[in-house]
Amino acid sequence: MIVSSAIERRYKLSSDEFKKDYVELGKPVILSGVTSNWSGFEKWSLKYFKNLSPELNIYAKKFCNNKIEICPLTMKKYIELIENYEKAPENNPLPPYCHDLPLFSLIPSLIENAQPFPINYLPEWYCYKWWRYCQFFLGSSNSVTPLHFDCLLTNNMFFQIVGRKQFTILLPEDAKHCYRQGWRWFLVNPENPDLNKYPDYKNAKPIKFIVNPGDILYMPPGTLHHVRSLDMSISFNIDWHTQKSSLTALAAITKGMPIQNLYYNFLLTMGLVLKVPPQIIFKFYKPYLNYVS
Ligand SMILES: O=C(O)CCC(=O)C(=O)O
Ligand SMILES: [Fe+2]
Repeated sequence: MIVSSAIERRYKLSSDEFKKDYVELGKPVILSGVTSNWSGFEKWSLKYFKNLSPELNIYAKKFCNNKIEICPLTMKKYIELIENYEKAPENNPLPPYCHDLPLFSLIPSLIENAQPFPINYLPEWYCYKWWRYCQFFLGSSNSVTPLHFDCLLTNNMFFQIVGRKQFTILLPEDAKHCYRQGWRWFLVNPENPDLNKYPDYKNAKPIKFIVNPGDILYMPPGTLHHVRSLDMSISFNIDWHTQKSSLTALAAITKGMPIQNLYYNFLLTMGLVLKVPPQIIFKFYKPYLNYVS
C-alpha cells in the first residue's frame, strides 16, 4: 500500500473551473484564498462560542468499537471539558466530539462571520439560506472521525476555521478494499491499518494531507475519509448535491442505501431536478440535520 499526499491545491479558483475540473470529474481538491475576508477567522474560538451561548444544549459523540454514543451537554460544559483536556491531555480523558451541529441555525449571529460565502461553487438552489445546510465540528486535539463516506452520497465542501486536521481519504473505487460495515462505515483504521485482519487494504490508495485554517476541502460523493484533529478545532461543512449526484444517489438504493437516506435524497432531487423551491423542501429535509447513522 502506498500512501500519497497527492491532492491538488488551487488558489482563488473560479466556480466554472471548480465545476469543470473537479466536480464533474469527481476529483478532490483543496481551495484556498476564498475565505480570506471572513471575520470568523479572527472572532471564532471555542471560548467565543462558550461566551456567546453558554446554556445551548448540544450533543457530542463518542466513537467506540464501531458504535456511536451520544452525550448531551451544554456548550459551556463541553468547552470546559476541552479546555481542561488541552491543559493536561495526559491527566484527562479525551472529550467526546461535537459532530454535525447545525450551529448557524442555533446561533444566527455567526452567519455574518462567514461572508462572502462562495455560494457560486454550489447549484443555485442552495443559495436561499445556504447556512441551514451547514454542520459544525467542534473538538479537542486528537478527536477522530473513523473512516466513512457521507451517507447521502453528497458532495462535501469542508471549511477549516481554527486548528489543523489530518485527513486520510480514499476514492470511492477503493471502498472494496476497506472492509465496509453497514452502509457508510469501514473497519480499517487508515492511521494504523491491521493488514493481518484486513489484508486487502494493501490494494487501496490512501491520500493523506493536512487541512489548515483558511482551506476548503472539496470531497466528491462517496469519498471515504478518516479525520484526526491535530489541534483544538472548529470546522464546518456543507453537503450538497448536483442534479447528477442526486440521481446517482437515488440509484444507490440498489446498493444498500437505507430507506431514510433515500427519502432525504428524494427531497433534494425534487428541489434540484424538479425545481421545487427550498422554502418547501427544507421543512421536510430538516430532520436530516439531526440524523445519526
Ligand atoms: O472533521 C471531521 O472530523 C469529520 C468531517 C466529516 O466527516 C465530514 O465533513 O463529512
Ligand atoms: Fe464525513
